[in-house]
Amino acid sequence: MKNLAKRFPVSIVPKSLLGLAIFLSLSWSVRAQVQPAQVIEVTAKKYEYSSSPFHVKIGTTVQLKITATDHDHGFKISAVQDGGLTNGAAGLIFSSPQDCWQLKKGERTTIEFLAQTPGTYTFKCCHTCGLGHRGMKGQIVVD
Ligand SMILES: [Cu+2]
Repeated sequence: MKNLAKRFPVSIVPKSLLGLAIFLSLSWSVRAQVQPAQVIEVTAKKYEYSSSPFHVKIGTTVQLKITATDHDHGFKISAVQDGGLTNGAAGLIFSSPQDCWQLKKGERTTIEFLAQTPGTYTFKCCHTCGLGHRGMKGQIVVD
């Protein structure tokens, strides 16, 4: 027993326990952050976005992967829900906010956001694409 105590001095134990606790809490928070995003594949063509409206659950990180198939299109959305104050708190938190995402024909564009506040968020095409351009819209619904 004496030899064992020499080999594993008691003073080390609390430190390593503290280290373990730090390690566990770190790996816990990292895991919380890397919770996989919900991926929604969308195609954009004259003059609609496929499978709109999209329903997502509050608190979900969403990746919209949009491909324009027939022509260049765009994607413009307000971070504030429909009917909300334009200067109100953002309900969708974008990883890299843009006024208008350009959707190049044949390229897949990823738009990532956190769905923070329930509501309906209307988006529209912001790249003039033809006669029906103004009517090219869709909705994201955060439940
Ligand atoms: Cu358009």
